[in-house]
Amino acid sequence: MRVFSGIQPSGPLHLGNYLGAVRQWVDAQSSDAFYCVVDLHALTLEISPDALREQTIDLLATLMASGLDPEICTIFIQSQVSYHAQLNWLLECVSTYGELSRMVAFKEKSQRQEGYRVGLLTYPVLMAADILLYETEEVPVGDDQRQHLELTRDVAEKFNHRFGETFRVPVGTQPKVAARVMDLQEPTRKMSKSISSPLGKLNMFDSPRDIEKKITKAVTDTDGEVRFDWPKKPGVSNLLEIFASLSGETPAQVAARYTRYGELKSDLAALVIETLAPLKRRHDELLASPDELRRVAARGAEKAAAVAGMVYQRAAAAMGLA
Ligand code: AQP
Repeated sequence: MRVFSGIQPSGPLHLGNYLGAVRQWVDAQSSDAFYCVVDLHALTLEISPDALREQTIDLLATLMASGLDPEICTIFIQSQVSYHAQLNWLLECVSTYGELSRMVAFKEKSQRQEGYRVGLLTYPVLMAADILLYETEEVPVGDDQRQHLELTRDVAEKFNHRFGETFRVPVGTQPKVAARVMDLQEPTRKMSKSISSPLGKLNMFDSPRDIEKKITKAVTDTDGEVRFDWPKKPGVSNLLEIFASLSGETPAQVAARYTRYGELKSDLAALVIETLAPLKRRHDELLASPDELRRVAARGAEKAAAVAGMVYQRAAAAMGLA
């Protein structure tokens, strides 16, 4: 099964990125899986060149510390495979302004950026290029990416219809629990690297003290009953989903064991700390050898380019490029 997914080096990963995406990637890794640090996407945000360089290598270390093994799957950095930017242009020429301006992520993020960049509107097309270049069958992503994935499918189908069968049309996969981890302070909004407040997001490598503090201060409600009920109790349901995703239970099973929010929160904090501590240690070890990380990325880019080049040439030829 050909699998592709990507993640932006737009800051430290949070628990939503880990549970919604990265853990699925680890489960799906094989010689047919391609995972990409999408640094071109991070350019849509305000980010300094030094921060982008540093965060890109840090993210590579985070992915490997989470269990991705470059001996098993292909891990690479998007900007090191130029076909992504090239196919992006071809696909921009089959996509419409109307379909891009309907994207919820664009509507949300453009409200927060004064004089937002054109890239913020068009990055879902780049995402389509990322996916289609690898003849992808499955894209493991969090629930927030459903709309972008639909766009990818639409673009692929439109292209195939107009220029002949060129792209495989992929499907998205989401985990059964924690496909959308919510902000701890605003549990009706997803946890996000760029939008959540420091207390609202649990970073994978926060200190145990910060993890405890953030979970203790997580917004719940005043009725005091531990029950899994998203519409009425989003704060508690979010904590239950995170718990269940880490313990392998269902949220209702976790809820049945607790009568008080305080106990649920302190056990959840202990479970998060215990799960992430070994990953943090491995991350720090890997980061101590940045040259080795760069070698992994270079090898990955070579493997990725071999597949992407073929698909790009096919698309370019189909459109009539010489
Ligand atoms: N809250 C979430 N719950 C579950 N999955 C999530 N993902 C993101 N937030 C959650 C999944 O993480 C993967 C990588 O996402 P990304 O970094 O490329 O960009 P994003 O989806 O826009 O994530 P963020 O954290 O909100 O980053 P910023 O703020 O930088 O845009 C995707 O598979 C996503 O579904």
